[in-house]
Amino acid sequence: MKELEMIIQDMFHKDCGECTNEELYQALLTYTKQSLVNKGYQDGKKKVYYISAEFLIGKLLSNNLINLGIYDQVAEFLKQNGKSLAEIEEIEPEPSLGNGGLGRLAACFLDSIATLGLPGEGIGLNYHLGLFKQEFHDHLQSEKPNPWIAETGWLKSTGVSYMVPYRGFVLKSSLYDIDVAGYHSKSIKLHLFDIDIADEGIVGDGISFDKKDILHNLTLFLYPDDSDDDGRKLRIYQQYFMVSNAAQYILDEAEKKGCTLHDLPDYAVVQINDTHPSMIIPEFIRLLTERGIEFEEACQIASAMCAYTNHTILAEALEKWPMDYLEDVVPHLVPIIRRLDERMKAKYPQKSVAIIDENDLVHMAHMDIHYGFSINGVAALHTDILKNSELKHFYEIYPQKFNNKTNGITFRRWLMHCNHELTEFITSLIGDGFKTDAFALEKLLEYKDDSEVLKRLLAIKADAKKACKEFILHNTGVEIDENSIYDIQSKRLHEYKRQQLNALYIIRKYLEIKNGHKPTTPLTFIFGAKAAPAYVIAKDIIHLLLCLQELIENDPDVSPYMKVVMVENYNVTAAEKLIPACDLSEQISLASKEASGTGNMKFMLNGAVTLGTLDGANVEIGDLVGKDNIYIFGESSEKVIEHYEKADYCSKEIYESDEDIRQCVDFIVSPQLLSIGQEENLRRLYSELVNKDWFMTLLDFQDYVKVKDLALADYENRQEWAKKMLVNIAKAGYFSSDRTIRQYNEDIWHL
Ligand code: 26Q
Repeated sequence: MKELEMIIQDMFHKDCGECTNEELYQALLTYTKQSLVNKGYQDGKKKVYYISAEFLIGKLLSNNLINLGIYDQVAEFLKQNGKSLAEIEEIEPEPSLGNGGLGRLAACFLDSIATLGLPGEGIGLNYHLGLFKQEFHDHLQSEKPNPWIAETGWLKSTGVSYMVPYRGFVLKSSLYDIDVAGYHSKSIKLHLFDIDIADEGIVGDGISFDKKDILHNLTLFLYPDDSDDDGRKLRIYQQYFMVSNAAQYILDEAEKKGCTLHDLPDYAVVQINDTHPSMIIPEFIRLLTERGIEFEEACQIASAMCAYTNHTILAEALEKWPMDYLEDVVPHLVPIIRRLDERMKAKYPQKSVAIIDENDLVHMAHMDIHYGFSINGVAALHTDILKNSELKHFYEIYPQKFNNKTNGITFRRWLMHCNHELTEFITSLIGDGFKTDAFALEKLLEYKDDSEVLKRLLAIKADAKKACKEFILHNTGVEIDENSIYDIQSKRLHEYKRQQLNALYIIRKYLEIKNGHKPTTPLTFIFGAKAAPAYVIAKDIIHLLLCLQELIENDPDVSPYMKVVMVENYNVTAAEKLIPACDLSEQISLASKEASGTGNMKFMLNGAVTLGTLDGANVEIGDLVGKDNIYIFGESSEKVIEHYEKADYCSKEIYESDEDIRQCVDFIVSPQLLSIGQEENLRRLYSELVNKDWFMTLLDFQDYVKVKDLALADYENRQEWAKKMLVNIAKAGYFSSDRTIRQYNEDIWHL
């Protein structure tokens, strides 16, 4: 650690032991950034550019130290000087450059691209305030800005800059890079484009700001509220800024390597992460034709470079931009998009595959499918649904373009970094081959009947639960029982993910305990979730959960046996604390709606058992671990899709015919809850469930209760439970993002 010592001396003229944590953080930052550069960068003739509006990278210090292979030495060095790396880590602000799954997936993919030694780079935007910081006041979510850019940090100014044209003005960009370390391999770069004149000073109350002031707001926030026209237009300004910079950068880089533009696909492949970067297709065509390439050839070149990943089938998330908006923001793309549309309409006149529909809306996904060479879903079931229902008409035209790439997670962050104790234990049993070959975790199966190993697994879980208890106490002020069962649902708040189903179970349990039926082992229901600022019902669900938390906390009949706690500002850092501590992982989306899920994989890897529907990657988890090691409930995706097609689901019928359900739903507007919460919010949620229930909560309620009660009963046999934990860990290898990225490379990128 000579080099680190020298840096400390250089920066602060004192020894490690005399420095503050803040100073040591600064020194470690300098040291780590230098080590990343020293590793050198992955290069090659052909590169993949992973373009994404979100990169939810989380804190980077520890992860970088792990990937650089110096974590243990650094931790030991600090310890010898009376310092703690864990405490120093706390100082780092978390860059929250993503909403959830899609953004975190992009971050895991960069880790794997670097680790596998593939030439690749991420391209996105440098949001100054990222996703909002969530606060709870009066049992309601409020949003605050979440600044993360400090004078010194991971961002490196590059001097690279482009001009991006809009209607009536041109914006100059500046490129910043963040180095991403591969595990025991070279680094790659995450490129984040910004404007020089972004102005945090224009942010008013909460996260409000003038949405029309593009010159100063363009890169301020991730996904500004798009509940109004100005918000939606700002999204187009952002997206175009991202893709125009990306396209110019890619062309520049290829030309520097000797590319003639005719052979561009030999130099670059672009993975379009959902439709947010889709305008890169017409932008490539614009730039290529500007540089003298014929329109037809430009189309072919763009098509041979671009591949599209679909992450959702929720109608409201499939981007369709009014042509008027595009005319207002990027008029120079409009004739290109119209021409792309006409070309396809001439070949395929059916309405269902039109790029521009009869309302003059541009279907971004349709443009990607017609003009990209690959389209993939993110879990086997999801890809099947795309092929057989959602994008059926496209699949009939282009069967060869469709492929599946089941998501994955990086084990460097989601095991080695967040669960040192488990990592060490696994290493002591099977060696450390699993760190680069995740399938090696299967060797753990040998220990399935080894009671010492099972005991140790339980002890490690118990330690993680203690640590999590401290975190929760600090975060919420609520003291939970470390000997209770930790039942965790942490993910974005969305009706399709059905946090409300879990809430109804909690109400049922509360009433049961009130009636004298106490659980054998106490229960702790832990939630972490942010709701989009304009998503009213999602905020009402948070309100309900916070009201239940308070009701139970203050009820001495019930609180010794169960608690509800909602973690404030759930983010990557909080996830790293919750996931290792989980006993029962709630993955309870309405079947067909969760494209994959990746939290499900993280929990499994850390020895939680899944309680879930047959949705997204839960299906593959179930196939791998076998039915004894997972708890599945609920209606199948086929049946759910049929209900939607026939429009025959009626929650009111269930509500009226099932007394048990009625009692739980009515409790939402009971005097007990109304005395804690807001009548408006609770009534609205109640009415939504009874009269609409678009995501069929009531349909699956009884089965959920039955299967969840079974899981909780099974937990009482700790030895058998520990076996389930072990099988889940052992079978998690398939969900390493290294496997996913290998498949992207073999089937799509061909690097
Ligand atoms: C679209 C239009 C207007 C405003 C916002 C959006 C928008 C923003 C974010 C649409 C979608 C997103 C994010 C989607 C997302 O995170 N999807 C998740 O992707 C994960 C990685 O593939 C999957 O595991 C999850 O199942 C999926 O929900």
